[in-house]
Amino acid sequence: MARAKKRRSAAKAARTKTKKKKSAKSTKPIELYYWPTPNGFKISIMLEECGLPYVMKPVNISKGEQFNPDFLKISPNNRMPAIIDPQGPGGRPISIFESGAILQYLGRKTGKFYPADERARVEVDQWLFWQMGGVGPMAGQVHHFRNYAVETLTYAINRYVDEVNRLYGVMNIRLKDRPFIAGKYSIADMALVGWVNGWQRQGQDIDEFPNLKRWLDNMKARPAVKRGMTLGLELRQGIDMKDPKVQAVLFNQRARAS
Ligand SMILES: N[C@@H](CCC(=O)N[C@@H](CS)C(=O)NCC(=O)O)C(=O)O
Repeated sequence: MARAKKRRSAAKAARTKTKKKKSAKSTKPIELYYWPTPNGFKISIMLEECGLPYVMKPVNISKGEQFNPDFLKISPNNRMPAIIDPQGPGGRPISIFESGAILQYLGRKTGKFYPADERARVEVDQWLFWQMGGVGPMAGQVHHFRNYAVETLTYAINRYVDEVNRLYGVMNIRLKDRPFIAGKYSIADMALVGWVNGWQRQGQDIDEFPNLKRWLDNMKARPAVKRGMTLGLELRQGIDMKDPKVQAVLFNQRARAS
């Protein structure tokens, strides 16, 4: 009798242990491969907004860590951000690169900031892709030619400053009668805020765009956006983007042998 009781309580203890193990597994944090730049902020903001547990893994792009073979396995384009979600589809790990794809994945996973309704989703998608194909690359070129290039190329500077100006104009009109770019707050706003926040470095005057200014102020007042856009800022301290060693890593890279 006493032995049976002992067995039962041993079995119960084993079950509790397995349960504990399982719940520890299910709270495994998402790994965020990250450097504090506007593309990185998109994902830190989304993780903060969703309250998802995550651990930041710095990828120091000024030192060339984006070319580490282990990183290339999850981000073959040698760019951050990327994530590994230990609890991906089917409960198995998944890795994702490209900030737009990561935002959509996290939106689907959590059901937050990415509506399931098809019409609302299309609204978000078109502005998200507009950011990915327009604001990001164009503002990136302005940063390059205005702030990092060793030569001053007036034609290139004007071309990209004007294009960013045009894009800001589009956003300003869009935000005239809605608080957020797709109506309700969404991953499309998260994709944009880090870039628009750099308006000064992009040779723009935000006062030219009052609706955009209101949107930016509202975005920056959100606690999760604040946390997302300050994550790891200290890592960037003391890095000189004009340092030839940094430029050799970041600029004029050509195809590499496999
Ligand atoms: N389309 C990519 C762009 C990512 C991107 O350009 N990341 C930059 C930093 S903002 C990077 O990792 N640069 C490293 C390099 O150029 O080697 C995305 O949105 O994820």
